[in-house]
Amino acid sequence: MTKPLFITLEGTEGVGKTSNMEFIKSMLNDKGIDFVETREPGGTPLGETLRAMLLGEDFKGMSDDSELMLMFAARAEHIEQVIKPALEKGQWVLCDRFTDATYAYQGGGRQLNIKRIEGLENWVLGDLRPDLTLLLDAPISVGRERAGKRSTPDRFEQERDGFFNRVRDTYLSRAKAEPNRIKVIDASGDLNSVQQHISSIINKIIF
Ligand code: Z5A
Repeated sequence: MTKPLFITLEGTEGVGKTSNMEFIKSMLNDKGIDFVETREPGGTPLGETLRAMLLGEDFKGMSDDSELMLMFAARAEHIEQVIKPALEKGQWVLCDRFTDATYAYQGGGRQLNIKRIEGLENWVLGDLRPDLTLLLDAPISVGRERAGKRSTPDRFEQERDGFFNRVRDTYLSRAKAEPNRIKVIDASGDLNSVQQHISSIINKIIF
């Protein structure tokens, strides 16, 4: 049996992670691959509670360091309770956001020290890293326009364009530094063209 893969989806707000997650799930189902679908922050009862705190209005003014550590607290639980057990059982893991999001949002967006993020990453993840990361990339205005049609903005979505441009730039520089793992997908086109690109990457790398 081939090694179960850990695949993550990343990108700025509204680029289409949720929509394309459905497409990837159907590809894996068609291939008869057993997988778990999960998300960050979240994926466990504790993680989902932390997610509500991180995204909601109740702790709107939390410090940037608290935000960073809550992200990793949720991740520690997620890895122990969901990700590692699934991979050990031979199930693939399909995760909506993971540590690249911390580098992008807390490192790029909030401008926290990258060394602190690296330290937490090494502590909490150990050797675990995604096998493949699909980075959906589009200008911030495109994602905002799409997301804006949908719901009231959460604590992150209320940030300004400067924040999101730093998030996007950080994602793109990480992709440049790790081209074998992080595949950039132009998400500004229609859903069909985005899905064709995703399908060609997944078919080439995985099957
Ligand atoms: N966060 C963090 O700061 N640090 C961390 O370590 C982690 C996360 C893990 C929650 O993420 C927040 O947590 C996130 C970063 C922070 N905040 N932000 N921003 P989330 O993933 O739950 O939230 P999100 O990024 O806001 O996701 P989203 O709004 O759900 O967007 P999406 O899933 O990428 O988009 P979508 O729902 O698939 O699509 C949006 C709409 O566009 C929808 O109506 C689609 O039908 C439409 N769409 C999608 N693709 C297309 C194309 N190609 N053409 C036209 N229309 C499209």
